[in-house]
Order: sequence, then C-alpha cells, then structure tokens
Amino acid sequence: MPTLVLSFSLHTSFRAGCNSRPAVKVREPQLGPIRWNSGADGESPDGRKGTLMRRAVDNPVDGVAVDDVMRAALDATSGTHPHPNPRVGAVIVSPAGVVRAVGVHIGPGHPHAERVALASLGSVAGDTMVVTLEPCNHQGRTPPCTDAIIDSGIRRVIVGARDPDTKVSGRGIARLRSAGVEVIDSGLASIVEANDPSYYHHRRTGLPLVTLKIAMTLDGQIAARDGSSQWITSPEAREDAHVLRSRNDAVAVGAGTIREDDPLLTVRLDGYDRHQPRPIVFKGHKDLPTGARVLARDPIIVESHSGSSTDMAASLRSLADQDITSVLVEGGATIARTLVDAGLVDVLIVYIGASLAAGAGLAPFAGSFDSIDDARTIVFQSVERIGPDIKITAQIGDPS
Ligand code: AOF
Ligand code: ZN
Repeated sequence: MPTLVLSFSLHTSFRAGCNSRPAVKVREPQLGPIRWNSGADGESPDGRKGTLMRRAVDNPVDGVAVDDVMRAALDATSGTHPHPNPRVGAVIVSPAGVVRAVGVHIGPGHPHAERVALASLGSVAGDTMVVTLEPCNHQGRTPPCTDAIIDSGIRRVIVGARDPDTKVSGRGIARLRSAGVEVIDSGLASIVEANDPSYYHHRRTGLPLVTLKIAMTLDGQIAARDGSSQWITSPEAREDAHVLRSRNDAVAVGAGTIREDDPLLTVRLDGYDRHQPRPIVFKGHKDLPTGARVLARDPIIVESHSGSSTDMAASLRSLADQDITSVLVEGGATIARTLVDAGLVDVLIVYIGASLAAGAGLAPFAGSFDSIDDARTIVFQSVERIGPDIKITAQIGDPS
C-alpha cells in the first residue's frame, strides 16, 4: 500500500506570552489535507463531506507521528466556536499508523470530540487516540469521555493539553490510567492552548481573555475633534477587525460609543454565517438611547458607574460567570484607560492607519499622561501589514 505522509507542519508562530499565558498570535488553523469520506461517517461533525484520506505516519511514538496527528486534530477544529466549551479535536490512529477517524466538538450539548471519533468506527481495539484536550471524566451535558474510551478498547491516548476545568483537572488522565489505558503527554500543550487561548484563560483565571482593539492614525488619534473617524484605517484593516470579532465570544463598547456611532457590533464578512459575538455595553449613569440598534441583539448591559479598576474586574468576573470566555473591547477611551490601569488587558491590537492627523483630536485613552514613570512597558508580539495599514499585536507589562 502506498505510504501517504501527513504534509502539514506545526505552526511555530504560536508563542507563549507573559505569565506563560497562551500565545497571542492566534492563527486560525486551516483544515490541511485531511478530507472526509463516506468510509467512516460520511460527514464531518460540522457538515463537511468528502473523502477521509487514509495516511500512514511516521513513528515517533510507536507508530504515531504525534506532531502531525496532533496538528490534524487541531486543524479539524478550524472554524468551530464551541465556547464556553473548549475547541477539541480527536484523531484515531491504527497500530499501523493509519488515521481512521477524526472527531470534533462543536458546542455545548453536542457530543465531545472523542465520542464523535469513536462513533464513526466499529472496533478500535489496539488503536491510539490523539486528542487535543484531556478527556473528561464527569457527567456534564454529555457523559464522560473516559467511559467511552475505556469501553472501546483504545489502547493508548496521547493528550494535547490538560483540562484546567476544575471538573476535570487531571482526573480524566488518572481514570484512564487506572483502567489500564496508556496515557502519554504529547509535550505540545503550548501549541494546543494557542488554538483556543480564551478557554484556558477563562478556566484558569475566572476572567474572559480581554483584547483591546484600537484603530488610530500614525500619530495616535482615533478620531477628529468632531468625532469623525471613518477613514482612519483601510477597508482591509476593517475587514481584519471583523475577523477579530468572529473569534471573540463578545464585543464590548461603552455607552458613549453607542450614542455616537450606534454600532451593531456584528461580524460582517462576505459569506460569513457562523458565530456572532454577544454585544456588551458598559453603561454609566445615562440611559442608552431607546432606539439603539444593538438593543435588538440581546446585549449584556454592564452597569459601571464608578469606572474604577475594582468595578471593572468585578464586571469581567461576572461576564466570565455568564460563560463569556473572551471579550473584544472596541472603545471608548474611558473603558480603555480603566482596563489598562487595572492590568486587565491580555492582548492589545493596534491598527495604524496610513494617515496622519498632525494635530490633537481624540486619543485612545482618557485622562492625562503626567509622568514618564507612568508609561507601561509593551512587549510586541507581531507586526503585520494589512493593505496600506499596519497591525500590531502586543502585550502590556513586563513579561514574567
Ligand atoms: C472532552 N472532550 O470534546 C470537550 C470536553 O457539560 P459538557 O458536556 O458541555 O462538557 C463541558 C466540559 O467538558 C468542559 O468544561 C470541558 O471541561 C470538557 N470538554 N472534554 O473530553 C471534548 N468539549
Ligand atoms: Zn468529554
């Protein structure tokens, strides 16, 4: 039989940032060369059809090319947004190193990736399962994956990352081992976590992963004095910002932005029909305009009268409790300042438009900059060209 080797490689651009947090440069994994076929289940969990090419793989762990198969498991999650659940892919490989089935978790209430992969096969005795997340050992909305794995006769499970959810946190691995299933740590946790940074952040910290987005002129103005800001960044950069929205559970703005711009806060991309982020409005003392378009989208209204750091931390904790694992903050200047002062910005994304204000209009942060000692250290993660503009991804604060 001809040998077909998985041809994708691990994305080395994923890097851990400060506090050993998951990487920030989140590149959406593409589906790679695995295609779906009728042989097993006929259709992938998210509805893709095609041919599941069978491939032999190299042998780093006794017949299984762990890096390549883990990459396949990660790639299978491409386009899924199962939050607040994790993005999980599972691949079953035969003792000869042939990929037999791939399973993906598509959201709360749907079967977990391991069960999806197992369901498409008959006997899997002696096979290896490569799964991006530690299998669960609890009855949640769905039954424990450990039971399904143990009952199936799978011989070995190679785990991408431990599940930090307190319902699991090592108990899945322990249960499998106690039942005689060999469990191997892939050593790829940082890459796996980079495929779903907000899940791991949310479970570890009890907070959503906060991305602050700023679009400004080269000289740091987000709008002119009259409030006009439409042409600061190019259509390409604005499209990129919509991709950013699509990757977040929620998009947040202050009430001022609602009053001035009346935004919908939706993802608007050609042909896009997937997850829409939940709108969040940070509201002060004033009422929101009754006709605001965002009100038709079931926004979460956060009452934040004091604008203090403690208030902001409590608000974010409450959003996390409402299953929001990630928030993209798009304005305004007071919220941006409060978040930075409170040390609550995990990722800073700045689009620098190819434009120069050459004067003071509106700055991205409210308040004054009184002393150079007040400046924060920035760790630049990446600089990209987007059309005529520049996109900078950074973290605020010293890496530790
Ligand atoms: C896995 N494989 O594919 C997923 C896991 O109550 P549920 O059924 O929605 O389960 C959610 C929890 O189960 C979630 O918090 C996480 O700990 C784990 N998710 N585990 O073995 C999967 N999605
Ligand atoms: Zn599970």
